[in-house]
Amino acid sequence: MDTSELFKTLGLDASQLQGGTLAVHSPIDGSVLAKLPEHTASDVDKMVSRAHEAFLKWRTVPAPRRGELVRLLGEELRENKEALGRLVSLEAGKILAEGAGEVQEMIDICDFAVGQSRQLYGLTIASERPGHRMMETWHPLGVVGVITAFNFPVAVWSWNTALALVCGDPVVWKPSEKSPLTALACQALLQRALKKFGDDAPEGLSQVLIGGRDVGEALVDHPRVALLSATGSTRMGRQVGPRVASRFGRYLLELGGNNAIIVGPTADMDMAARGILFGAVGTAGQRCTTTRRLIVHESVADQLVERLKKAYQSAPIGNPLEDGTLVGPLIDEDAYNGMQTALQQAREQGGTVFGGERQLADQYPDAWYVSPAIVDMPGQTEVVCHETFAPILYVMRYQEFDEALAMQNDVPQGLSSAVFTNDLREAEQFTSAAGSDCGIANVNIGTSGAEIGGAFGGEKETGGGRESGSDAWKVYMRRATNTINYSRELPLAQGIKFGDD
Ligand code: UN1
Repeated sequence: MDTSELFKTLGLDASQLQGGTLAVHSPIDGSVLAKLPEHTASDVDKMVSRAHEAFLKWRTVPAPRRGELVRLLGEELRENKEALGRLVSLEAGKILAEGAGEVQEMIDICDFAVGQSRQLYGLTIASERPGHRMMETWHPLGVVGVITAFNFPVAVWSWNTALALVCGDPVVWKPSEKSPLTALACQALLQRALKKFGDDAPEGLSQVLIGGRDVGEALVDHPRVALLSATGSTRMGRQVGPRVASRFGRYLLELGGNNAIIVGPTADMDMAARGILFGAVGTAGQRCTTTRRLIVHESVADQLVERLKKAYQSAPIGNPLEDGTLVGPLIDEDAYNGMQTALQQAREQGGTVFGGERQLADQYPDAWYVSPAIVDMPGQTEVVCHETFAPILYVMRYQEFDEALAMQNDVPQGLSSAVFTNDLREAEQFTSAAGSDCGIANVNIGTSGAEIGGAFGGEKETGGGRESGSDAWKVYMRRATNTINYSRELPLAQGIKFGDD
């Protein structure tokens, strides 16, 4: 399928993809895929106002009926899994299997959200007063602003949107400037679902905001955006969080990770090696859950590192659309420069670098392919404590498990973590209150590739937000506590007597 056919399949109108100011490049070869017109900050106000109007109607549509819209979206995604996955590859540079995997994640969250639409449960609470009943009710919250990053250009939107829609909230989405085409494709698929749904869905339930920082800021600051859900760097989150908080809005932040795998002396080395390879090299190291640190027991370290080096050397690097490729390109030149700077700092801090060089520069002079890097470090130095969005795996050795655990926790980020061990004590300690301090703590599974059924997100500089499964839906709703007096008296709580009774 050529690009224009792909655009057509996904409902992208070719005439609207040219003549604008935002050039969209494919990281595969640097070619320009489209030039999109950009919104301005004043458009943001119009869009949010429209979304608010939509909210006033959508909140009264019964939740299971709202779920029907998400079911229809899931159907569109099933039908277009391959095409949308391919566009993800073209625009974000993922290999096809990972592009399709990302769309599968969207389908999964739609299924989850459809079920959730019949389970927006509140509690009943025992009242201390006779003839009284207490309960809590979950109501739609309002307009949800969603800001997403290039690396999961469609799944993160779907985590938010599938839940927001069943919870009764419209969405205004600002995708990364690096991946607006996939956003327009998602919007087109949702429009198809809306057409099938019928006319109880108001206009403006879902809108896409194309542009850079200025429109993002206008969205963040808009008083009618009840929840701002942002995925991206810690630097971005540090600005977004306080700005939303200053207007008493709600925010959900999913920011940087610095995810470690601990490998103990009893670990199954085959499984560990495979888990590390997928975690560190998959998506060319550009997942927020990418394995960036390997903390390995000294008795198995040399053997494991040798094995990883071999696997790294035989992992095919190249065009992600081609069969067999495992490592696609970095998103752009900035990402490449960031990687080289980090490797240089690692050398200065005593590290020994294996790999990390530019690849395929002759064939793709305007694209940024690299061999993934393994860096043997003398300890957890400063560079190791930073998230560099590239395939760099820092290796540190340990003697005692407590030391490994302390090292795992001793970074500012707290997204994902894993231990490979067959020692029950280590596994239990890792997942205990005194274990990993991350939002995700796995045993004998790598750090990336979480299922949608769990709450996704992490602590510390990762921002504290949780999206996707479990009870993450609650952040898209407001909770009302209701006390109903069905007696003929008016007793006050806490036994207070007030006035003449
Ligand atoms: C991200 O990189 O922002 O757990 C999300 C994973 C994926 C999601 C990653 N399910 O790796």
